Amino acid sequence: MEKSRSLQWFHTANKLIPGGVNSPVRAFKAVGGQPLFINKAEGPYLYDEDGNQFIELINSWGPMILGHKNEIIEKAVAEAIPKSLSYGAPTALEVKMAQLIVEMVPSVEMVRMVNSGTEATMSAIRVARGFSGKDKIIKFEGCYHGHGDSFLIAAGSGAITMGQPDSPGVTKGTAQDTLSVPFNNLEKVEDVLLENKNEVAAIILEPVVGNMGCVLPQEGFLSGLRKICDQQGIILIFDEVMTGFRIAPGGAQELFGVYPDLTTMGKIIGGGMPVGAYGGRKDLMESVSPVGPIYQAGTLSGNPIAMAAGIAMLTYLRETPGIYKDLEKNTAKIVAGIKENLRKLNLTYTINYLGSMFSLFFTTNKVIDFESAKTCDIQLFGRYFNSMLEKGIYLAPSQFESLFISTAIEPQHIQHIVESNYQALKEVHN
Ligand code: KE4
Repeated sequence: MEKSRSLQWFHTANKLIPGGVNSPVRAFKAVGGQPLFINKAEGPYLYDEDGNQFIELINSWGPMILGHKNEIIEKAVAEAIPKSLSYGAPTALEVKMAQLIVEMVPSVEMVRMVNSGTEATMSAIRVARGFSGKDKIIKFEGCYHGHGDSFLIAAGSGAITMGQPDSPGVTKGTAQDTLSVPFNNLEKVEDVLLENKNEVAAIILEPVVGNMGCVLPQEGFLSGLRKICDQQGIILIFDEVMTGFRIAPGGAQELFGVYPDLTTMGKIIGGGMPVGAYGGRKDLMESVSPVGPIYQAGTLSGNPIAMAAGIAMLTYLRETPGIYKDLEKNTAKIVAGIKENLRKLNLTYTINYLGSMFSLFFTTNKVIDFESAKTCDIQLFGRYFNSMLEKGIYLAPSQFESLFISTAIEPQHIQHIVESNYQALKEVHN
């Protein structure tokens, strides 16, 4: 594969940007080789600076559920641009966006727009701490909630990919207020709550984890957390930055019928533009400035161009709920094809999937939490990733990331993915 232009850009980028990338996981460090510099994208395809075409299963880490260059989104942005790009003042667009979110996400009564998932989760725990007067939070090992200090403890996604689930620079004072427990383990949650009686403000989790690779909540886990939080007056936060509008129009809370007190959102909500949001119970959200004392702000929060893209995206998803069934069907076809390939090659690796999220784990263990996810053969995954890239399939460059299917994936793409998977699995096991 011709990579000379990407290599040149990477060489220059490394002098100007840490690791040549603006987000660590993009550097291909975990899989070896150099990252490809993307020039454009269309439908299910990415095109790099050397003109190579890839069927992509990253969807920009989630946002591009309708594929690239979706004409509805692009038209909305094109219509917004002539009105200037930003005002820093309230707009009708922000109200329309808030109406859509409140309508689509079952537990959200009131919402605040921010610019990223990180801002959303940072703000949500500040609300929980400010409202409750308690300092501690419980998170789950392997869950990733963005790069806010409180979350870089046993964090998943890029943090574990880089081998630093606990980042330097997070002070002891901050770290001591974050209690990490294994996902899917209600007993451990209860033990930690006993050891920290009346000190825990919130429990935050990805209701379906994407950041250890795709890991599903076991039967009773989500409802068990809801019960514990109700009994002990703890604020339950669903981080639906990834699952929101992805696995159902109303996210995991709609799919599982368990409703948090606060929800954080991002990715799809911006249609590809930088947008995050947090929302939930009215009494909690009315504690946020300027109504309440809990401060949170942002120059570009509710940016009109981003709102135009997000409104177009959410409106389409609300009006076309049938796409979720189609996405599920296509994901199931890919998973079935991979399972058949594993059978033919006498391999017994684990696949987890839900809706249009899935992960092939290079371990024969069931993957239900961080410990089991870490039994994967990372080197083998790296070889598999590069073999798939050579075959024109662009996967997430980390074992600890979920893959995503967009509506742009058609039968011929599924065939290419499954055939490439067979060849790649065969190659890396020879
Ligand atoms: P951002 O700040 O990256 O917009 O969102 C942080 C975040 C919060 N919560 C969840 C569940 C998330 O998955 C994320 C970000 N996801 C990663 C990919 N797994 C972003 C990709 C990257 O870090 O480059």
